[in-house]
Amino acid sequence: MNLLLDATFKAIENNNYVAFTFFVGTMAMMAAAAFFFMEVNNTSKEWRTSVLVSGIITFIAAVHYYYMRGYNLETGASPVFFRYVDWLLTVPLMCVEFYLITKKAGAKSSLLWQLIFLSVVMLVTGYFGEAIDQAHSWQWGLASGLAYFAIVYLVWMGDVAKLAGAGSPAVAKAVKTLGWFVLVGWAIYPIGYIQGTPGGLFGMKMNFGLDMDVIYNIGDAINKIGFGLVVYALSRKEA
Ligand SMILES: *C/C=C(C)/C=C/C=C(C)/C=C/C1=C(C)CCCC1(C)C
Repeated sequence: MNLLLDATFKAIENNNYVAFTFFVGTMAMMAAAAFFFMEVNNTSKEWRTSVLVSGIITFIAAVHYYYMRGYNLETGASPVFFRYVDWLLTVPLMCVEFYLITKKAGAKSSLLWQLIFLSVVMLVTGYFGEAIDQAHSWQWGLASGLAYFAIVYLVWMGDVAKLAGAGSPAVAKAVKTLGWFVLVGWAIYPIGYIQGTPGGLFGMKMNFGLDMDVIYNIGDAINKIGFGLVVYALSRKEA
């Protein structure tokens, strides 16, 4: 029996937090995607697309987590490439969520493209620092951080904030909450980057005692599922 099991899969060791959080992440993303998809039909027409996008974000993450979980378990390595493929698909979709919500207060598609452009710059520069040019990881991290701050600015003080203020109280409140996700929830990622790259960030090289992938996995659970639930809650209030 043991031989059979050994031949078909590797078990997760008790102290392997990286593999464990990949496993739990896979389950959580799958459950969240199923939930959002099933709720689409119970949602009022004007919010259906927003809840659907929450489902698509968590579904894409579930597929990547399934893959990353196996990759990490088999090789013991960090699945950097698929991590960034996942982010490159899901972060722009989170920008779409902002746009769909503020659209009700008059947002134009140029705002959406601004957000998407900044998020792509943030992720591509991060990938260079993590995977392609580690010797200059802190400079790449700085470029990535600047794009990140530009997104924070747009959401807190720029067009997203202005439009949300012009919308209904529920929209204004939801955009505020999503703004906190971007400011605090997304700030988890640079911590993982500092942990996982030789140069850290801004010359900071710290050891948080947590593996980079554990930090990223916690960040993804908070940001993808939590963010989706905020949108879901809004769709109920405004129904
Ligand atoms: C679902 C995935 C999300 C919300 C991923 C977000 C990722 C970031 C906000 C990453 C940001 C980074 C920096 C601000 C600097 C260092 C490099 C990154 C890419 C880790």
